[in-house]
Amino acid sequence: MPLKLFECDKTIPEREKHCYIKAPGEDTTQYLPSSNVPTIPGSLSERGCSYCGAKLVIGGVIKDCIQMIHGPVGCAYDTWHTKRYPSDNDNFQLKYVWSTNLKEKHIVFGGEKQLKKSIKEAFAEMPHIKRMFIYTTCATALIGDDPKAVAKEVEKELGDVDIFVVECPGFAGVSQSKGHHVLNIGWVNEKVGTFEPEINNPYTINFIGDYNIQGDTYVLEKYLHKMGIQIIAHFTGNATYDELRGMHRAQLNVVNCARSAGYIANELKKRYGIPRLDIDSWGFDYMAEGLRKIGAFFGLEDKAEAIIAEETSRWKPKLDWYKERLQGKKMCIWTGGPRLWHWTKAVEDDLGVQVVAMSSKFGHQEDFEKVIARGQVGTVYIDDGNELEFFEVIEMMQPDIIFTGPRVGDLVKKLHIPYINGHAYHNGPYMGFEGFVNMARDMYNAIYSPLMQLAKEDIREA
Ligand code: CFM
Repeated sequence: MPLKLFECDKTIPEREKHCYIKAPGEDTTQYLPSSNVPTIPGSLSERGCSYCGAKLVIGGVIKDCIQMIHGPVGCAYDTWHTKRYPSDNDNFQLKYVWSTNLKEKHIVFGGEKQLKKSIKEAFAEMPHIKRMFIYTTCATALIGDDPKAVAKEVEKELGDVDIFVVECPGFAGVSQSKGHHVLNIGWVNEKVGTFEPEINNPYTINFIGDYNIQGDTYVLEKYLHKMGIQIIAHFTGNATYDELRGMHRAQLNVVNCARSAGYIANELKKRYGIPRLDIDSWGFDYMAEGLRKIGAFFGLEDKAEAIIAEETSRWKPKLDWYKERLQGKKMCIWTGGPRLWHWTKAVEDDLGVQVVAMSSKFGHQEDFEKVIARGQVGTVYIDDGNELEFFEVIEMMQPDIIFTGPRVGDLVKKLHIPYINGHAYHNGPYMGFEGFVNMARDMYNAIYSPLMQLAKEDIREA
């Protein structure tokens, strides 16, 4: 049934369409929360902008290229401290930030000269780097700069550099989701097929939609290499610019985050006939199922089973220790979208944890279909939740732990409810068998922290 949050004078009536509570026996397809639509004015959204979806989520992960942000310096805010996607290139992609640092005069007279100057300065400063992403921002899109023309000019002048331009200003869509889309399609249109990868293995894949959050990619690649599979390109965890240009040569696309990267998988299927295989990479049961599916595709079932057996015997006792202590705890997941459907059943089956409320910043209808199919009856489902709704849900559901971002997380902490960063993790990786034990450990440490107990006592006494 649709859920009316806010029985108070701050009600925004239109928000009713975005909230839902799953009732027993209900045909949930009739009640999908409205999603991927503009935020209602007056609702304090947690969403990011479209530029952020392109730069911070996907492009910024690539480990060997300059990320030139064409706009006022504030748009370059997110780097090392906000997003934790390491690389084996000495974390080059996290250490530097490049911006054309536009000022009022550029807005009046145009920013293209400044862009050209900045590109050349950046390449001169980093002589070992020959690849670059350029992003437009709201300001430079509004004044009509043509960064593609500038990039072409510089490519010609310098001769040995390759530049990719993402034209997705912050206002291009209703959330960061638009940035994923624009980057996916731009890359397949302009760059895929322009580089020939070295193939030294009969089994090849692209791994799509994993961004090496705190080392997730390393865990996945360990399993895949053990199975004897070559990864042509990892979109985009720990990836190089050129490996992503060679994506057309893989035999299979394995997709984890369907929301941010399903587009490129679909295009590679259409244009190059590469099949798409979706898996879940968090949780024991899901990871095992994913490895089995990949094994079945290549006829490598034995190898998949061997890895599953080895990893399970190594990590399951640890998982079970946490399961005993986490059983019956109540959890909220308030992240982007996919992690809702990736995690809800994984924590339920593997840890006995009940997910009592989920809010998605930018999930589409297909995300909510999966979330609600996998989620429980009685759980609250929200699209683009706002702060007041979060507080109301906390009152209603009394969760023991909340997975969300630092903004909501800090509010939650003030209520003395433990919060874990559901985007960048606390102590990841969280993917794969060992990763899920890390996730369980962080939940246990948060819920059973003596500090949290003291804080709660303090509240009672006050
Ligand atoms: Fe995919 Fe992601 Fe997510 Fe995402 Fe994100 Fe993210 Fe997320 Mo934060 S690509 S959609 S835009 S799984 S940054 S690594 S955690 S909101 S649910």
